[in-house]
Amino acid sequence: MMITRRKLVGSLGVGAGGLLLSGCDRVAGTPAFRSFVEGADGLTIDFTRLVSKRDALAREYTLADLSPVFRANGTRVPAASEYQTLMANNFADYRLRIDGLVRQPLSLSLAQLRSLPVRTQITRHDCVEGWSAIGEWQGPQLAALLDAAKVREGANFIVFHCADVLYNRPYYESIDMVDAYHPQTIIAHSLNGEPLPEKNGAPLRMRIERQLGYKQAKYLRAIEAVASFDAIGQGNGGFWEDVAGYQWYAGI
Ligand SMILES: Nc1nc2c(c(=O)[nH]1)N[C@H]1C(S)=C(S)[C@@H](COP(=O)(O)O)O[C@H]1N2
Ligand SMILES: [Mo]
Repeated sequence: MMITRRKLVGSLGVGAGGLLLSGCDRVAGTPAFRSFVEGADGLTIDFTRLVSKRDALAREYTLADLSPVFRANGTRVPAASEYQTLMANNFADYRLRIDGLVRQPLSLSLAQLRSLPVRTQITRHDCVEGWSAIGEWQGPQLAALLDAAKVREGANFIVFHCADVLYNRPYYESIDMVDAYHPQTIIAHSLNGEPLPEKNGAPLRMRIERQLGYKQAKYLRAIEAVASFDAIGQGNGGFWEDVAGYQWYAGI
């Protein structure tokens, strides 16, 4: 389902000024993308093909394909007392922050997020540990929220900060603007038609369907637009990237 910008901006109660470039223009204009392209001197790179390949949709399945159980991996319940308190009250006091390199930082309640236009997608989750599961995810597109927050020119990456801590480090992940504006990149609040279960990342988790399981950040607290992720965690762009040397780009 298409989400119109006006509808989203209206439902969030933020101004409609400062219209941004389209997703592709924005990506092509980022310094990281430009330096990548400019650094390829002499080579003929067909960037239209490069970008459109990354923009291709992950396969979508039907209700008949759903896994009977969508298993959990990693954290099953964040231990932090802040999270426990929010959960005990059914996340009524939860807020998702969208900040960093944006002109209009947002702090959204679950009710606000649930009232936004949704994308529904039945996709296969692939974990590097060797299992897959098919689930139906539902939630607003990240692109719509980034547009509402008015991401600034210098933002090259979107970072997802999570509520759980493993080996004394908060879980986090990050993606570039191609994935951030991919149509199947959503902030999921529902799995298989029900509110997102605790074990799968309640109240909100990312679905970035062109990437592997560890990029699918659960227990979202904040979404931050950054120029670089060098100063976050150990500087490798994600929890497993820092701890175990997993690839930052986990495209599938
Ligand atoms: N916050 C957070 N996000 C996370 C993890 C985690 O432990 N904490 N595990 C990752 C891994 S390795 C996988 S495979 C998926 C598992 O998602 P699931 O628990 O819904 O199956 O979440 C990813 N996102
Ligand atoms: Mo995983």
